[in-house]
Amino acid sequence: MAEIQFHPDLIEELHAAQHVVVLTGAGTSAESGVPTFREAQTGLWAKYNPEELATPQAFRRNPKLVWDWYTWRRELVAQAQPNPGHYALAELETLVPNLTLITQNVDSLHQRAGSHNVIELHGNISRIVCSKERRVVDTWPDTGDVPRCPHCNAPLRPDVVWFGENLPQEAIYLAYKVSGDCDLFLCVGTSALVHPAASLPVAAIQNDIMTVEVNPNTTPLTPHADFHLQGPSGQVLPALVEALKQFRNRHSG
Ligand code: BV8
Repeated sequence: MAEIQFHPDLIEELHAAQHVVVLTGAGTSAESGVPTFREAQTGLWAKYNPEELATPQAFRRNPKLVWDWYTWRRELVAQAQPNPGHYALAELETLVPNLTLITQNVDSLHQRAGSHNVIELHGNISRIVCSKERRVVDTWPDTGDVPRCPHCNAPLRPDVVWFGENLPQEAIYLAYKVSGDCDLFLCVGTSALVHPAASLPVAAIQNDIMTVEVNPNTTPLTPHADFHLQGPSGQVLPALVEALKQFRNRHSG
């Protein structure tokens, strides 16, 4: 990709920002080999639509199918590595006074890249809980069927938020709070279609906060963002961090 040019207003705003908020979606993990929800599922799962599998109804109707889908994704995520976009966000956290990273992703790649202040809006695929008590269960016998809770015998499930389920109250409350009260809002790798996450950039825009979208494609957010950095986050984010460091070198002393 040719040298990415950033508008001086963006770099100056990033330099001066006391609190940067970043919202990430599945596109941020695409270059780590984790398929996004918009891409057709690969292989075994080609005939299923994630929005039909990631629901309580699907789990009630066919718990083994849903459990096996998550086992496949959990193994894929465990083998994935953070990409330069994840590392750039972890570095940006060290370059600004305060950075809150809100993610829709359930793959822990931000934390594995070194980001600390992460809000997981939709849970985490590697955490398994009892479907009744929601207590975390660390180990379960591999019976070939859906494992059951050792305490109440209910089926186990991934600790993620399914469509039609409420988000963790604390997480969404904090996410709204910081999105409407920050100095710069970066929206990275999300189709901006899933709510309530998709309303977070709207909170920033409604509060006249500079909003920047990083996405190779356009989304419903694009016309409303101050800047659309069109490209893969694994290339755009490292270039943005580099541009900030060069700006500071030129203006230091
Ligand atoms: C809720 C965890 C209150 C699970 C996920 C009818 C009945 C019930 C609810 C609804 C309804 N109609 C609407 C709703 C609300 C619903 C919703 O928004 N539906 C959508 C489909 C319209 N939301 C909910 O249900 C939420 N809960 O509202 O509770 C309630 C309760 C009861 C009844 C009503 C309301 C819960 C939503 C959370 C669902 N769980 N994940 C799991 O992972 O299995 S969502 C899941 O899909 C992801 O977490 C993510 O949020 C979403 C996918 O979105 P993206 O991350 O944006 O990814 P996507 O693939 O879409 O796009 C990728 C983007 O990356 C693209 O733009 C692409 O261009 C870009 N890209 C590609 N490569 C790159 C890149 N960008 C940068 N670099 C690259 N290299």
